[in-house]
Amino acid sequence: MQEKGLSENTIFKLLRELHKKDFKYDSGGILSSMCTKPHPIAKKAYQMFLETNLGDAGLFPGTKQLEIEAVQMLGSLLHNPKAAGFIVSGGTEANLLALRVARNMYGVSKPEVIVPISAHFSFDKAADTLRIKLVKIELDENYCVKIQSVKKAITKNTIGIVGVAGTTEHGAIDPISELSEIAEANNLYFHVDAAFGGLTIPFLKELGYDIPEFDFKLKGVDSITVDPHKMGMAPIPAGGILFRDNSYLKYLEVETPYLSELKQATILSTRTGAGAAATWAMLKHLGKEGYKESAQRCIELTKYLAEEIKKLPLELVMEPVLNIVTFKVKNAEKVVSCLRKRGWAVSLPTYPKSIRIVVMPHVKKQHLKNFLKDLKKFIDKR
Ligand code: 0PR
Repeated sequence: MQEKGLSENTIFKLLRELHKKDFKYDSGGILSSMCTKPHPIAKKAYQMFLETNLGDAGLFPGTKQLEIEAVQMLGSLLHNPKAAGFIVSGGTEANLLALRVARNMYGVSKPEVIVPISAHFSFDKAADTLRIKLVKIELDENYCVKIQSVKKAITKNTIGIVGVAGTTEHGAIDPISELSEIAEANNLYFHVDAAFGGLTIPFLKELGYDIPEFDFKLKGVDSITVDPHKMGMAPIPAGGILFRDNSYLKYLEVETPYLSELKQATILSTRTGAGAAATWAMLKHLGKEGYKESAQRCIELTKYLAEEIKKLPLELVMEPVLNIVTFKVKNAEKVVSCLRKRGWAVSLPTYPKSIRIVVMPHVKKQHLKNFLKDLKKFIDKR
């Protein structure tokens, strides 16, 4: 650190230089991310609550109320106005909290949780942290977990099951209602990771898309991850963890005797209230109508992209269910690196080897047209 501080001008000149190196959502080049350009109103709300700390909520009762209301709104959307939970740092913390409840609720000495192999790597982190064994189940031809294999995997050490509503690599939706029944029949904890799908599926259903139930409507569902900083258009960090009711929270709480509130349930202690404020602002401002519009735009562009990719001709890994397109390409690594040099960031799923595009709200049709032109060049040259 230097002795004498730099001027504001110099600081921002230096900041701009490095900021220039980053990909920008507006360029349309970010086709690999589940995050998007935050909505201007979310940004404004975020800024307004920058100095708040939900880790000492007694000092910020207004912000705490925003968090409670944001959780209630998400809960109502997912058919449970009584849901209790938090706006946390992201899907990783949300999934960790869900498994922490399951482990503490069951008190089994060698706990096992059944997850599809498509589950996000945050479950590996959670399992390692909590000393839970993950039992990973293979997928069917639609990239959904194999129900029969889930049943067979249950042992006396099993405490819970995880289903994914919108898998990271394919946007597939596991058969949540079957998993819910299995969990109920075997008295197991059931967590649904809808980090990506939770703010899209309800709106696609309202628009008439035929997607089975995936939320608290199903009696076996104990908790749901739903991330405002993905399809919710809130800035990072804004993850969501919802439990069926507040009786679950006692499995998380530790005492914080000298703070303004005497118990804490989240992993982070000092934690921003800005994510909760931005989430609240988005849910209130966009309303169902706004989110429906955004979901429809994304899914229509996804279908356009999928059809154009088939015309190239390239083979889709699966017909898109949510706003993710995955397709097979020979020499995928080489194609991805050529695309990157042209300003396109796409990801490389391994199961099966393919290229993945996430069509988030910042992606426009013209971006996709330009992308397809470049893609065609590179697959011709391969
Ligand atoms: N659950 C699911 C289904 C996810 O897809 C993700 C992240 C998580 C949980 C974890 O959420 P957090 O990352 O908020 O903790 N899925 C994206 C992924 O790994 C996250 C992401 C976002 C990656 C933006 C890249 C990126 O540029 O692909």
